[in-house]
Amino acid sequence: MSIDVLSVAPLPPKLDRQMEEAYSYHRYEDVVARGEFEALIPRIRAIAANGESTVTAEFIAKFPNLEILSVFGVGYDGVDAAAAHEQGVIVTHTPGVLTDDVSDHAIGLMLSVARRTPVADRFVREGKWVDGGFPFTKKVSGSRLGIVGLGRIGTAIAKRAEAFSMEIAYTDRAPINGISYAFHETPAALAANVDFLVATTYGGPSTRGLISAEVLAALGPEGYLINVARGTVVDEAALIAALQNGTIAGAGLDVFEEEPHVPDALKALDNAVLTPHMASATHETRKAMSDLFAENLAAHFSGRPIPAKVPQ
Ligand code: 8YV
Repeated sequence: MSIDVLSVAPLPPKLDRQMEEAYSYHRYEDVVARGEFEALIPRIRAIAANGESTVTAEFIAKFPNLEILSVFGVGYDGVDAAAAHEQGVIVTHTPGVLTDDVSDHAIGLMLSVARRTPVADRFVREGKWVDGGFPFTKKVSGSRLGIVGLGRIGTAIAKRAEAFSMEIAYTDRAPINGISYAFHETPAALAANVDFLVATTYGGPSTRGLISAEVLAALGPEGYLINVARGTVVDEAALIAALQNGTIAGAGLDVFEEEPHVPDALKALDNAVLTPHMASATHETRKAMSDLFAENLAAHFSGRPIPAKVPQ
């Protein structure tokens, strides 16, 4: 008997086809549009979601035979994992395989915003070079880096930053054993002591607005913010004001509060480098994420140990 899986998020096309071959695979929007959703509910044994999906406790509770909720992404802040666990539903995700890409992208954003690469590119294309050189920018090597959330990705960014001879500091819930980087109790205290502040913490209610107006003021007019975590971690309205007023020097952002919608005020700013939540979107990493996602499900349904379960 084939296993019914409901997908509530777009997955890479190749993974989508793989899912169709392995399971009775239903896309939420399609079944709702065809009026088949209610009848399908008792058959669903797995839900496929991604890092941007919202899967509430109420939604999970609809499925009496749900066994597993598999997230394509490391961050599962949009999924009520506690409610899933309470209902005996396993939650899985894709940690580890995207660490390199996300940390590479954070370093790329840092270099881009400090050296003003997109603005310099336009400067050349628009023929402005013939009228004079490009204004000086900010040196990255040897400057101070602050990491908000020293997990897998934060640690990988720090490792890369060491090669740039950066002075590294961090904040987290508590100092981490065996880490020699300077620890600061709060994001504001960290921000006050660095040139680049990088957010790599998890999303969700507990980190909403963590990078507040106060933190941005502490970062100061020579400071830069990089966000590869979740848009919700930063108070976006405060960030726009800080970029407009020169409260901070610039920002490199891969994530936004209301993706894929980015405020026009942010788009209008030259001191912001904006990318479309693409930090993990390389061919290599999306393949590795797809494999891990597929194996999380396959392992569960064939009784093998599940490689990447979200802890209870
Ligand atoms: C993905 C992510 O963009 O892993 C995460 O938490 O946010 C990203 O890697 C996303 O999950 C894929 O849609």
